[in-house]
Amino acid sequence: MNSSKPWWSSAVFYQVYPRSFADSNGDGVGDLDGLTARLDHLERLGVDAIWLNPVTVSPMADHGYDVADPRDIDPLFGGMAAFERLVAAAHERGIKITMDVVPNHSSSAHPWFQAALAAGPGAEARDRYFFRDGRGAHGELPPNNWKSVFGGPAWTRVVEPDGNPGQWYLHLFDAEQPDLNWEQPDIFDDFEKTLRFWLERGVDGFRIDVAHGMAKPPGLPDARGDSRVLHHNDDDPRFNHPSVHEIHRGIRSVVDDYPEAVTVGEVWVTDNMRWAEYLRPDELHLGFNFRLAQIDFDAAEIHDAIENSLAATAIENATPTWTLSNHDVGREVTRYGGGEIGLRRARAMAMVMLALPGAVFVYNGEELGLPDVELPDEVLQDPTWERSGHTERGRDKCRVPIPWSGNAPPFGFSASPDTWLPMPQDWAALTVERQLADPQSTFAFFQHVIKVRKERTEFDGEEIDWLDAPRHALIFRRRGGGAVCVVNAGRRPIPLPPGELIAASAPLVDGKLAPDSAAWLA
Ligand code: TEU
Repeated sequence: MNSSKPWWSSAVFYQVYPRSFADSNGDGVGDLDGLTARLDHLERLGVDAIWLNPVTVSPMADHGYDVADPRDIDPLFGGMAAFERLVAAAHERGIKITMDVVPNHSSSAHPWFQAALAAGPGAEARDRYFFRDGRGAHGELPPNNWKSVFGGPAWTRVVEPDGNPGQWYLHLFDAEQPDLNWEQPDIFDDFEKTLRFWLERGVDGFRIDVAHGMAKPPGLPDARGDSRVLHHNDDDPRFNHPSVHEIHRGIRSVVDDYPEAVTVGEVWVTDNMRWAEYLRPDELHLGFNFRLAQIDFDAAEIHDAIENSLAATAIENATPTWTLSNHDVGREVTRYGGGEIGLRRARAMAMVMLALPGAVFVYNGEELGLPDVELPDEVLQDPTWERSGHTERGRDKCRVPIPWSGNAPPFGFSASPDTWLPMPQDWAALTVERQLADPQSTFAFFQHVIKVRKERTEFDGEEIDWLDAPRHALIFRRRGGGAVCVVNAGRRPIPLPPGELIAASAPLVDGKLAPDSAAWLA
């Protein structure tokens, strides 16, 4: 491996959803000491870095994406001392820590928002957010037609200090997440303080939430066309306003004081040219590209998603990123059809992802082959469920706690049987304990392929070449090192190209690559 390249350029990041990873104090919710106690698992898996979903002070309306104090750790997760223990313990094992930061909005419990409410219409304190008078004869209609990403209007009307209904404020997400007005200079100044605060405490980088948000078009014009819950496209005025790039340049100039630190932005922008603008040399280091997380197990779709991601990053000569799932989009085992087949395909796709040049993100539980869980209505917590009028079940299905050990819920996740989301009985077969004892397990598989990718020079080089492949199959080769990845998305076994077999997601059948599986050759 080329040592002049930054550590993150081919890193395997492991995304920890802290509520669901491991609970140390028996309240049914995961916490940082729980994670620290389980770092063995990550060391064994061989990951380079953790991406920690939000752990700062929050009323948890959106499980931490509603931040009331960006420079302290929520007591639910163990407070600042637990965070310091985690950073020290992870670094001792050579694992980096990156954390989520949420610049687009604050919690409605943030002192700024509380001050804005108390100050009343026209007060300067309201300028940190988007307070507007309503439309209609009595201001009874929202200021524009924007929808919340979680469903319902993006505006909520407040009761003014005089007790009467008054202005409306903008929230692209939950009503507890008012959007910040980045035209106010103290928003950046405070964000800079937050970045430096964590960098000084040893954090190795940030995942920037809604990196394509923050900047709003002047006058907040109506959106044309309707928007679906949890989706948006490129002509949506709520996102991707060009002045966002000035904010990213500001962020980068701060982070550049810490040359090892990395920023990875959540950039839901489809057009490659516009997406790549975020990866200019003075903006983000990395940007999530979600194409692999949105497709079926289909050779043509996989090919196009990979080509598209490589083309998008090539525009700015940036590093590609790969991800099959996260806490928003649902788990790939289920997306690929669920059950035995879904799991086979998920393992195959893990090999595709890990064979590609760039940084890889593994979502906690992916290494165990966990599927989404069908949860009953009464346990759903994602604000999407309520805000969509019970038409969208939301993201809880992919946030169920990790099964560690034993034969029944809570599977060693917590001392309490009352976990924040219920765990399915049939996860007994998927616990870490069981998988560690089984050399054929999905965990053992991930451990092997991560190790091979890291250790073998065949995985060097930044480009890939597509080789001729049978129908419904794909074959690509790393241009530098020469590793070959074959994936069979068809119905029949296919012959393997010549070379030394270094890994396979499923046993070969008479020397051939079985359907729904992948292999690496050197
Ligand atoms: O998600 C932002 C976002 O735009 C997503 O909701 C996206 O529209 C959707 O996932 C597409 O399928 C981030 C966080 O990842 C999410 O968990 C938070 O709820 C949200 O920001 C608000 O902070």
